[in-house]
Amino acid sequence: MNWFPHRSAAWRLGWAALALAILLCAAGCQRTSQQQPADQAPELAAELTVDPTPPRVGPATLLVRLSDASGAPVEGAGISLKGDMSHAGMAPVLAETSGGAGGLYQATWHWSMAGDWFVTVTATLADGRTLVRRFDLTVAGS
Ligand SMILES: [Cu+2]
Repeated sequence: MNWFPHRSAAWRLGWAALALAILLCAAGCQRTSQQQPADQAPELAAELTVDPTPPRVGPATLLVRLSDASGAPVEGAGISLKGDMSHAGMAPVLAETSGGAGGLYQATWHWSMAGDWFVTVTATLADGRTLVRRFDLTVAGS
């Protein structure tokens, strides 16, 4: 089928590329606009430490420290990490943490691109509640 019989092949290709770009953007925007569960543990503190720091493209270790209002470590949580970039159309970076002793949880990570990122920390606590925090950071080129 020829939708544009009077137009050049390049013109049609241009429109096809535009349509593809819109599709990809829509997919990316949908992904990033997905509803995060609400933070059910606002009294707890979550800290994110990134090694190397300042972050740069390549392998990294992410460390999450959970503590309660008195500063005591929160152990026994299951924590997943999701890294999104501020622009649409990119698959998120995902990781599960291990550890938890002393309230310290770590994950192996990979920064896939330089630019502005936000990392969403979602922790399922031992008491069944969900803690959600977001951290913004900028990753430098390698
Ligand atoms: Cu990107």
